[in-house]
Amino acid sequence: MKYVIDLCVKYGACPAGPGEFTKRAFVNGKIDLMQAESVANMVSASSHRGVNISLNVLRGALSKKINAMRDKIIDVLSYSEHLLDVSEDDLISSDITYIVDKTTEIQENVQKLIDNYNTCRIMTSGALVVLCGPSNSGKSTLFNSLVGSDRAIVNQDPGTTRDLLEAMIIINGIPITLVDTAGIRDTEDGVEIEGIRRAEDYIRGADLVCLITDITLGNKTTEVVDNILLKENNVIKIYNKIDLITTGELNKYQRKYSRELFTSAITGVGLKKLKKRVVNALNLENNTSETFGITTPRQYNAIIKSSAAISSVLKITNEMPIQLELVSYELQSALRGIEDLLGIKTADELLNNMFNSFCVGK
Ligand SMILES: Nc1nc2c(ncn2[C@@H]2O[C@H](COP(=O)(O)OP(=O)(O)OP(=O)(O)O)[C@@H](O)[C@H]2O)c(=O)[nH]1
Ligand SMILES: [Mg+2]
Repeated sequence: MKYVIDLCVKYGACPAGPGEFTKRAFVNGKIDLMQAESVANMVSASSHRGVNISLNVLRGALSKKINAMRDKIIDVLSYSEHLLDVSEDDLISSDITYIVDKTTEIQENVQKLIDNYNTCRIMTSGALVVLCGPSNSGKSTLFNSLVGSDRAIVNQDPGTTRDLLEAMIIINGIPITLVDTAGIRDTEDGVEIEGIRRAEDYIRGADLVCLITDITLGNKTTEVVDNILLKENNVIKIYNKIDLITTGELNKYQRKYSRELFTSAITGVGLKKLKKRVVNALNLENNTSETFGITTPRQYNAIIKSSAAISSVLKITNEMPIQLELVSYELQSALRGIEDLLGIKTADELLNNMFNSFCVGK
């Protein structure tokens, strides 16, 4: 087989690169950039709903919506440009009302896409849930219990986990990338310090942080752990190793910290509640209706750009006399955001980066 391929290459054939077929379909105008991205999303989707969302995007449901939005923006932009030729004295209030009404409609549609971004992103790529906390509190044991296998090394000595460990789990149909991290403590060990730095990086980017402490050590945490809590992360506090204290002591803790969770990673007590709390904290419990939407940070940034420009249009139309040049300028900016989304006039460098993340054969 290799001989045949080498021979073809020798006579001028070009081997397909990553994402070659999707890229060609995009470059030849058969699909737009969101549809191209949905191919990669579908391959890597980690839930049934994620596959459905990607499939709907590939079939063009999102493109139809975005193209309709684009047409509306072009319509208002043309109207605004036309009004620029009308003398100020001849402007009538219904002219401005038309711009305001149409822009408000566009803003509502854009806002819906922004509101559904998290759901669609998590359903296709998974939520990042990071287990963190002081050394030896039982993070790796909890990680293993949630994953259902002994993936992480567990040891009675603190400082066991030094690097990040990831596993994909599904809770209530929600795909979750669960991450075990190095325990946080003051240490001189270079490898451990790097592990803690990486843990902090992940904590910053997490959709949800589970802060695990050892209940037998009371409510003492290190300064670094307290700093994590100060950041505006979505945090679930977990007191672990409850099998090591008496029922009386546990009741006291539960009364005092009624909003926190109490687990034994070893016996499995409290894990069911933990899973329920994770689903609650991700805010996806009742969100079962979304069948398509924007799913990637690139798409999100493009729509945010449009949204900001559309909000500016509405602000400008609130002030008299209305500055139509500014209205047109902001509408053009909103249009550029939408066109970025569709991949119209996208820089070659960005396209190459994007398709390089595909696998060969797609
Ligand atoms: N009794 C009891 N022991 C536990 C529980 N969870 C963990 N342990 C024990 O606590 C010790 C530390 O557990 P690990 O899971 O390695 O703790 P860790 O937080 O990952 O530790 P580092 O990676 O060093 O930060 C081990 O001896 C575990 O068996 C628990 O719920 N109950
Ligand atoms: Mg560990």
